[in-house]
Amino acid sequence: MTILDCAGKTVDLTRPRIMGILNVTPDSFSDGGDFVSREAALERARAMVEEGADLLDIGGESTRPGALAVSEQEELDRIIPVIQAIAAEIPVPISVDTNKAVVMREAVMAGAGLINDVMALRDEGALAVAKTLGVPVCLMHMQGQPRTMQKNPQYQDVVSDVTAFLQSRVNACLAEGIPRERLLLDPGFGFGKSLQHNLTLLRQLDRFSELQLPVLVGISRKSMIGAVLDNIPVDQRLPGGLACAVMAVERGAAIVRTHDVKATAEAVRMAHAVMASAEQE
Ligand code: 8Y7
Repeated sequence: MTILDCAGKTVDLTRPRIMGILNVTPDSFSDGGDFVSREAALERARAMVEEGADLLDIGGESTRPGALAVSEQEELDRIIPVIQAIAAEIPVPISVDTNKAVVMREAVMAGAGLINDVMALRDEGALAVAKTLGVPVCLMHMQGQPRTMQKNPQYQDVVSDVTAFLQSRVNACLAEGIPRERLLLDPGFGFGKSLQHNLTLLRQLDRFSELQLPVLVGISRKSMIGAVLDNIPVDQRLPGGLACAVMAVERGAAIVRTHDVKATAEAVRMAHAVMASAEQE
């Protein structure tokens, strides 16, 4: 039985859980700093919990392909007031989506209980800070850097290569003194992967169970859905995303990261009910 302790707020991973995405970037609904955007973020957080979110992932830097990096101060200004406001009121754990050590520290001080790092703690000082903060960490695989990662991604065997990378980051965490119980893994859909790489990773997601750590997946609204479904726009990718969420859960995913909490929570609950019915026989 796996229970994640996110700075006092817990998540029971004996059934699959939903992580709701709350972007606090100027290209989303607000920029986080002022009262109006803080209230808007709080509203959105309340709605996502009402819809079935078990965790909330708050990020202030876009990691979309081609996105530009933002400064540390800018990222802090966007997310810290939002994390403080949400942590004070909302009972579910808050995950901070960042790769910067300083932002990790300030976010956890402000009430975040999990670090979601698309760089898997490779940035300067990140391993040491994560160890000191004592909260769980999601280690995600990315090939290359956000600005250029979709140019020409190459793998020998995408699942084996991603597994080897994640294993090496787990080893780095263990060497730093971060206990295994605090780690989650993510193959990083769309991060330096072709459509074929993404489809293979999802089809063979059960192979990550060899690492014996909870697996988180984020496929919600991603371009792999658009690419399969005749380039439908982002706002029409929910059915494709639900298909992927269900397939991920069937292959052992512990947490599904999504923009569309209500529909995803229902699809995942249904899939889990079918899976769990085996235990009645
Ligand atoms: C993922 C993620 C993004 C993901 C984890 C988007 C921050 C792009 N994708 N974190 N972040 N896994 N752990 O479309 O797949 O949401 S940003």
